[in-house]
Amino acid sequence: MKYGSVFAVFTTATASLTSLAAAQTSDPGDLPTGDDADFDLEIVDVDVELIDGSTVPMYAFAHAGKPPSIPGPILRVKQGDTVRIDIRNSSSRPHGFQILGQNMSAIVGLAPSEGDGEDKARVEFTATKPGTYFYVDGDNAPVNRVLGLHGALIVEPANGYADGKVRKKPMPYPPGTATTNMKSLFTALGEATIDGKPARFPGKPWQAGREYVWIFNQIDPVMCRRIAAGEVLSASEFQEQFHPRYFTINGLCGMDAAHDKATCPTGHVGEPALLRTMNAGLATHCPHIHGNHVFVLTQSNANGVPVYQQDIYEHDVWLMPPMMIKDVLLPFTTPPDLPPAPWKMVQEKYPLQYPMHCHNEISQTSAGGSYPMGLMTDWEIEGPLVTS
Ligand SMILES: [Cu+2]
Repeated sequence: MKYGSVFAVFTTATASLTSLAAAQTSDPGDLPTGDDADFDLEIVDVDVELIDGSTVPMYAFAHAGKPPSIPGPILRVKQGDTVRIDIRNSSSRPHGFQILGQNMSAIVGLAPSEGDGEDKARVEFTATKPGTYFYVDGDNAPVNRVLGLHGALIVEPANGYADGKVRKKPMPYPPGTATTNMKSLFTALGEATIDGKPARFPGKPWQAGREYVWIFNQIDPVMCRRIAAGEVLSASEFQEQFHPRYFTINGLCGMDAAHDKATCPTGHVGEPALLRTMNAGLATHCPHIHGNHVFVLTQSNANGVPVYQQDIYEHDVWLMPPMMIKDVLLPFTTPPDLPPAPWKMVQEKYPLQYPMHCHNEISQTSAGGSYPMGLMTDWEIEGPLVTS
């Protein structure tokens, strides 16, 4: 009986969450490619249904005319593109817009739209250093950001190959400025043997587009309601009184995240994937993955610019303080606890599901105790080694 009622709540919550998260969780191919690098974004007020069926007022970005999502839609551009982003504020409050780490002037205090067409603001800049960036409403920081107005800008390299002109080893960074160790790692991916000995990463090289964006955030429903009711809080008041009850990854909690295709990395052994991990919230997170370790490739500096790492460590847990961005490589190697042939996976069959969960234990709950319905997801190995 108990289980029955728990799952009834679940189904409802999942069904209505989908409508809010639709833009964010859709296939990257559905989103503007950024070829022309023109984007039309709108800021709206939304009611977000959480995993326990409760609802909180927040803000969200949307591609104009498309469903809003928290986080906002992924903006993907190429290094050197002239990027134009038009912002319309259809929320009931003033808002701003900026991209941290890119050379552009922030929009601040954009008044709510009155429907006369005079209410848009534009930012224009040239996309620089390839990597992962935060776009946010920087007004009233960190309030508007934490209440939903954040998303990822991804800058892809114009020439993304670890092996330069040979072009057999794609890499999401330019060979001219990537570190030698980043290039060595991407060059090693897909090699069955090195110097005649079995190599570490048999299978395929990394493929452009084989990536996932993970944006972490926290929600305090009391704060959401107070601000929706018109209270104006200073940054310090907000931070001192912020008591998160929900810990999200791409706006989702627990089982909803594990079942979201854009959030759950999936592939065969030998298909390495890039994870672009970002923390929009106020809590420090410590994501941790079972089955594989990850390699930390970039780490954002205080201005939000990715710093390419020369010393590339293998991490069981990686530290994500507020506003940190780290690109990490999930190598999709054979997990060390898999029984080798000739057992041929009789005891455990593919697909193999492994969790990613945050090691900051309070973040594993929602609504003050429902475990494991917090910041966690799955990643899935669909089958044994594939080679290119
Ligand atoms: Cu664990």
